[in-house]
Amino acid sequence: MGPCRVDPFGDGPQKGVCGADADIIVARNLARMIAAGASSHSDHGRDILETLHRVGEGKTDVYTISEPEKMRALAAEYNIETDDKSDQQIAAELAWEMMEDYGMRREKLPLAGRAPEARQEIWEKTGTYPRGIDRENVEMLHRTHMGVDNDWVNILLQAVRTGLSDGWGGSMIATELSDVLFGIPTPKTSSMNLGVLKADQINIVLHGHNPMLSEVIVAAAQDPELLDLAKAQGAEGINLAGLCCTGNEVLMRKGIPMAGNHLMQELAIITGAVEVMVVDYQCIMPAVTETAKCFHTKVVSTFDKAKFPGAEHVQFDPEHGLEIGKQIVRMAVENYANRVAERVHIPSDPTPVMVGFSIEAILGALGGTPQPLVDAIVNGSIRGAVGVVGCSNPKIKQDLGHTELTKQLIENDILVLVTGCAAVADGKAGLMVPEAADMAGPGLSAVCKALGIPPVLHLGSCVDNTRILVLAAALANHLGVDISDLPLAGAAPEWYSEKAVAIGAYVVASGIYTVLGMAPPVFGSPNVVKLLTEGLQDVFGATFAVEPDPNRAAALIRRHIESKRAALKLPAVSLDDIPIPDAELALV
Ligand code: XCC
Repeated sequence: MGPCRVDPFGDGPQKGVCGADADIIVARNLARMIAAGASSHSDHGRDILETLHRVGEGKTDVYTISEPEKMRALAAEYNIETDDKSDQQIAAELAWEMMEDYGMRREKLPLAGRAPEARQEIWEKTGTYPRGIDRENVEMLHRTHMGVDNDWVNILLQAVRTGLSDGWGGSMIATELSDVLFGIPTPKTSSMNLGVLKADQINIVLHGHNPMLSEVIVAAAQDPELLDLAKAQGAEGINLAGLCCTGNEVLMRKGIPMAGNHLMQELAIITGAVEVMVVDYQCIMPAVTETAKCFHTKVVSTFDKAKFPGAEHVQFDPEHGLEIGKQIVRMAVENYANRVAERVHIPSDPTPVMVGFSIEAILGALGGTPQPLVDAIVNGSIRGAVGVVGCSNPKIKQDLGHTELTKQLIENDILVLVTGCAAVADGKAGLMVPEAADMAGPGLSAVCKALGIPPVLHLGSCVDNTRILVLAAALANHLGVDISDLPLAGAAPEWYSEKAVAIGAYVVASGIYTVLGMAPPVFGSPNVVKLLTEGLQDVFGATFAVEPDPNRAAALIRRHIESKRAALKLPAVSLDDIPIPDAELALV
């Protein structure tokens, strides 16, 4: 009936043709962004879940259960009896139960039961406890159709529930089952930036988000026949490199080096050294196939749900994973002959990184209990912890949103947990090695040196933000408090993706204050802005803030952490001693 353009700040129209005002329009749009992001993560989780199901049915040529103990523990959370059952049988039963998480027969998602009681009560009271993953997303789309939910607050409550169905549902399933199938990440060293590509080898870049195919390509690249073929082509070997979150998945589990984050996908191609870029889905720019046309690089798409004009399509099928993996590696080997040596330019030496800090690995490093971390927070050597997460954004100078904020936080004894493209930014900047402890404040530095860990811990890909939820819940449960009582915060300095909006929604609704570097498109409704930045405090005990300047963002986060410390009666810095500086860095 539109286009409906309202003029919330002027004398122009205040309502659209149907009567929707700025509040409704902004709430609908934000809610739809959250649904798109939650659906992306959750559909990724579904693909992993279907693979577990195939393992349970014995219908795959390559996948097995890598972590039977973790699978049994998960099965117990779903009340599945595991005594005297084989791994295959448990995989079948667990997959079946988790498929119910996507449906409409549950009243509550079982994994949300990991949150502290007090948090779950808030979700109950506000009607935001997530039920079924698909259900919340579909209901969100229904409610934002014209003439359904015409109450902007009610729309946003369902948006919260949709976000929570991602964080404590779809994303958590993706993380947990990737660990079960491919292994729980353990600390390991690797390297990052375009320098990980090798001039004398066949380079295959693994790009996207889903580890199913990339895991088998890692196996296929070691196939003796294909290695012989590579030698016969004159190459020294087959080199794999990651990009974006698929890169994070194989980095943290297999130590595969990382070529770069989101904005480096075209740059990897223009090194002229990439034989094949394999893509699954999410964050793959349509531009990659255009860029690839200027070089010998083949882009290989692998999912029917993510096709790219100009790419060669090899449909992935978990029942024949290894065969398909080998087929793609062979394409790369055969394409080496087309490389133009004079056009190869690999710009820099790789930066070393230490990665792979799953919660299991963190607890392992602490001796099996969070108590040493709690002690360090209580005595103030670590002031608190912040998840710095999310994308690279071309509106900000490459990586600076992440690296400037991270440096300020660790200097002030705040432990930083990173995922996604934020992790790659910090890794390339040399912040993810144990020696970076020298850049941290005295308290954090001493803890890192005692444990031999970096002050910036790599927790994985973006679905692995759920590891941060699990750690926060474990700390809160250990102390008998709610997550919102802890000296924790989140930051997404360069977010662009709808997935990041969904993550922000579930992180804040889980009780963690979150500072965004980029403003979401909500300023047309001062009411929505007020709710997000103030009103949520009374309901969920946490809010959003928007601050593009990393120095100011760091001050906001430090003030938040110190006020949480004071409320817990821990030694705290006075807020008078943490002024919010003037904006200095022109990043945008
Ligand atoms: Fe995409 Fe995950 Fe964002 Fe990076 S951080 S730009 S979502 S790859 Ni997920």
